[in-house]
Amino acid sequence: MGSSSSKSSYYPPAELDRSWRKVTWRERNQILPELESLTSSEVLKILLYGPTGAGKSSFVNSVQKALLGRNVISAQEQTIRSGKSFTATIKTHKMKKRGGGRFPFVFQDIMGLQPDNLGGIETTDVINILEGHISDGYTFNPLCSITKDHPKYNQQPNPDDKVHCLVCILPADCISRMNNEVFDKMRFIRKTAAKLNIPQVIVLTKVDQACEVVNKDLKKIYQSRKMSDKIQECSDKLGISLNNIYPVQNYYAEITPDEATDVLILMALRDIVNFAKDFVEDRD
Ligand SMILES: Nc1nc2c(ncn2[C@@H]2O[C@H](COP(=O)(O)OP(=O)(O)O)[C@@H](O)[C@H]2O)c(=O)[nH]1
Ligand SMILES: [Mg+2]
Repeated sequence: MGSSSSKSSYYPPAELDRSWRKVTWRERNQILPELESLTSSEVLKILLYGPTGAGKSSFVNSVQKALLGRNVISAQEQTIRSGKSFTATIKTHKMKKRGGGRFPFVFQDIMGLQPDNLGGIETTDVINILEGHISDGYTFNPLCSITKDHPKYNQQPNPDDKVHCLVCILPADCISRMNNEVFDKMRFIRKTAAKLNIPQVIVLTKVDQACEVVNKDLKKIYQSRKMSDKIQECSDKLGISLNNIYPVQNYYAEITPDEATDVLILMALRDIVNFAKDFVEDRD
């Protein structure tokens, strides 16, 4: 009982006293109409990149589910067991509105980054997409990047062929263990995008697998010490400021809409879309 040895090991509490980001969990009904009334002079192009299995394809599906408030048929998600990325081509995903019609933004989902010996998309190809050189339907070759004479190579991209917001998708549960080669590739992509003035954010997925507190209650995400540390780690490793990092849980198994899941996804989406819109407006 109360031995002195137990006093010497101090573990900081897993839950912080206060949330470090303000979230109104009932905000779904405010963000959705905001997004539905959004207009843009051109379709806003959002590119998702990151390691294979990070949850890129799941994020596209989760966004569509949150926007429609119902389940949708999943496109291109990989199963954990298969271990291989299904997404080998570049595909543009349009987002449907509840009352019909489409949102003025699209997601480009691509093959994941891997260490060189495991294949994955070539860094040069991600840069080519940023600059609008690769057309939809191109199948990536992990051994070499697209050649200028390929039918899917767009020699003279228009401004609307280019990317307007770059989103790095990272799995919260394994960022600390992630391969350095993959981080180097991501840093190179990030620096190139910065030179092109493209806004950049990080979406941190799989928060349910990264922290016990969050796994039990997603609404405690901004009170979780572990999540706060992980977000700081992402920021340090990729040089993206804390207020451009969004933790989310994807709809990976749940088919019924969930308030907290939706709000985190829609909060990230609102900023991503507004950053893309700012980029287009500032460019013109
Ligand atoms: N637990 C959990 N699993 C997820 C989450 N997001 C994605 N997954 C699972 O992770 C695996 C890889 O996801 P996928 O979207 O295919 O990754 P991609 O290679 O980046 O496109 C799939 O089995 C997903 O169901 C999440 O937020 N939580
Ligand atoms: Mg995928």
